[in-house]
Amino acid sequence: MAPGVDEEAAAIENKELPPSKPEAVKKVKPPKKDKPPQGKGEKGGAMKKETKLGLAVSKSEDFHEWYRLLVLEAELISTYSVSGCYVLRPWAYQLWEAIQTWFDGEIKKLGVKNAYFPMFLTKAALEKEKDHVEGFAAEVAWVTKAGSSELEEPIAIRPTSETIIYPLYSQWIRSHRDLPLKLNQWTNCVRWEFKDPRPFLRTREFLWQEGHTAFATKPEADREVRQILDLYAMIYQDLLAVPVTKGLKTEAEKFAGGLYTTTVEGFIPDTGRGIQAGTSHCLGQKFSKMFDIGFEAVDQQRQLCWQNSWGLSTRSLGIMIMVHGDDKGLRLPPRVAPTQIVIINIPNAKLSEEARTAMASKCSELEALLRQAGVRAECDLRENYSPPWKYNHWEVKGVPLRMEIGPRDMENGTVMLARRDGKAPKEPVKFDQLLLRVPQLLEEIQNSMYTSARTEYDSCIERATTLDEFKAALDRKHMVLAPWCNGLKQEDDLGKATKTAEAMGAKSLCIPFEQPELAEGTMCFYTGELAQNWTLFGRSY
Ligand code: 87F
Repeated sequence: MAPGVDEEAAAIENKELPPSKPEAVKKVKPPKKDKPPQGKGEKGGAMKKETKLGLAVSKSEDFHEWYRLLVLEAELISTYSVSGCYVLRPWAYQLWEAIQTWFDGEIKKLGVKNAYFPMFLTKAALEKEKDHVEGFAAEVAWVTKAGSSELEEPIAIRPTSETIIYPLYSQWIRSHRDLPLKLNQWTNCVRWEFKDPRPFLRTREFLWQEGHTAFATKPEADREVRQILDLYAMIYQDLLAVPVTKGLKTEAEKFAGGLYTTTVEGFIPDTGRGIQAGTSHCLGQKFSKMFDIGFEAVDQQRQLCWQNSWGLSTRSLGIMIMVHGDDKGLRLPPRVAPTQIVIINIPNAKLSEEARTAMASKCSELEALLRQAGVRAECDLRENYSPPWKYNHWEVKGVPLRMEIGPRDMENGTVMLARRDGKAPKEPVKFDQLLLRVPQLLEEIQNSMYTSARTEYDSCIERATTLDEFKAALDRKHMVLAPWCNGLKQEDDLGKATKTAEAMGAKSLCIPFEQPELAEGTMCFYTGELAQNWTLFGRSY
């Protein structure tokens, strides 16, 4: 380990770890029934009034502190003693499972099969393809000891698996009949980052899927690159309700080991930063040359395979949280929410024991009914928490819908439905209309979350044809779509030219596949040379 590393990690620790024991919040003994707790004693500071919902810091006031508090209070993560590593609690893991389940089904339809390769690799294997490790070497973590004895050769922990998998592809693929070979694995991955860690976005260990495929021809590989990218865009837009732009990475930003890289690019409006959300690479024949992955073609000539690799990680959850979270906490799109509707009984002190029991049974009955219909419903009938406490609890966790049942509702045969997004007033619904109305509302919420996020995303893209316009757009925390010459070195210069004392320089995010018309003779906004296309730029994560 490089000298100074521990100090750096410790500095990160101090900055990133919440004040001692954030989870003490949940351990505070709840007060007696029907008496809302007077607050949550977090930070040992002033007690928050129960009725003042939400997080201690607002999203606009201090975005990073807001995010740090949110992931803890929504019970998504717990901090951990190894810097840059976090525990994914069930609430977060279920979100990952929702992505996993959907994507796994889709890639299987494309003929992809899952497998598992070891997480360790030898130094020789890692360094086999030089372009590939270059620039990444500092992030590779090594095992050097077993017990107290030094290993003869240090063993690397996978930062990605090209060099683990491809020696096997070289053995397995013999003839055109062995192609295409399409494998995927769902694994953890280790990249020892030194920049500030941030839950989901930048962690030293993360979860992802990585797909590795081999084809006889380039057109087949090209086609799959786009199929996978489309699935990634669907994960974001259709499941997470997060808008993205699909496009091609510039030469400066592509994966150096490959031929070309396609990407889905997200954006965090509050920080004005773009974020790479998933990449699907065509590796061309670069790896097949290095690893000798070839096949006997129909004409009995030996040829090299065309390969792709593609990956999407738990970073996706961070993007979703940042885009949708608000001052009350997390907001979950119904399609991925582990609980889509929480059912809360509101007994009052005057209620007879019998009526209380009847109300609780009604809640359980409706829960069962909704579950039968495929809705992820959950009752919160805990008697040691007051209804307002529960409202707050489930709002912080982002559950899209809440059903309330009080004594009057029991008499009327109705419930009240409250939307987490507050887009409509509470709505009374008859018991027998619930199976109709709840799925409708969930669909409405899903769509409305995407539409608002898309409107905001689009409003954060400006066009620029001069450097001044470009800088002004960046200062407004926007992305910039500009005519670009595609120069490799020029992109590096642009980064320097747009760096300020307060803010990092801009990078290209992608060359969007959907291009505005580029009038003939349009000049690059930066170099004045002939522009090749419209490129999307921004400050980025
Ligand atoms: C860090 C350390 C060592 C990214 C790294 O994008 C190597 C690497 O190769 C590395 N960080 N990369 C590029 C990963 C390329 C590719 N691999 C399969 C993906 C998607 C999944």
